[in-house]
Amino acid sequence: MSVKGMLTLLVIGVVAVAADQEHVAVVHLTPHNIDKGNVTGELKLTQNSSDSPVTITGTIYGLPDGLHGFHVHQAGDLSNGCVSALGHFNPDKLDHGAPEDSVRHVGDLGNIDSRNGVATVEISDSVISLSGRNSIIGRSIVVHAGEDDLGKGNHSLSLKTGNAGDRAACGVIGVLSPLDSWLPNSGTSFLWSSYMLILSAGMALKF
Ligand SMILES: [Cu+2]
Ligand SMILES: [Zn+2]
Repeated sequence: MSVKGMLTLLVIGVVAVAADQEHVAVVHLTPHNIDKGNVTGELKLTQNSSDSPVTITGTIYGLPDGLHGFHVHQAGDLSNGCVSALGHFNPDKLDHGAPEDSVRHVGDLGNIDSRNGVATVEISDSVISLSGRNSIIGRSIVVHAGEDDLGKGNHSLSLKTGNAGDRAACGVIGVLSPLDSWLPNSGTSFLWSSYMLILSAGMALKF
């Protein structure tokens, strides 16, 4: 193989790796109303590449035993507790549903189960993303006092919120790593210009 061929393969490889970089986000959950509850938690969200599922792992403390609605809400504003996080993240204007339903809000992540004050979160979801149109970066995760009926409860709120009740705790979804730009093209375009530079140098030197 020619030197130019090898350089080309090398650069394509580096570009592919840069475009498919793993992204990790973090959520620090705090109580909606510190006088009424002490629900706290820490979550980590990981996505290996822009089209792979997002995994959410972590622990939430202080919830009563049972199921609790767990959603991504629209805003990253917690200035008025979890109320200012607004409604479920729903860019496609669909009805509320279960995570496995094709008709659901992007933010519908179902329920988490708490036992003896501890809920272990282990979710993998292919609708939410950490980049692009369904990116949840800068929005909020809200944990509810009650169970999400997944749109099937025949309550007036079932198709809007899952009738999951009050907001127990919430946190903003923030960047953990990498710390440089998360825009999918910024790394690629830099490497593309490097590639063009190497290519033109190669042509000038006729290798
Ligand atoms: Cu919610
Ligand atoms: Zn919803």
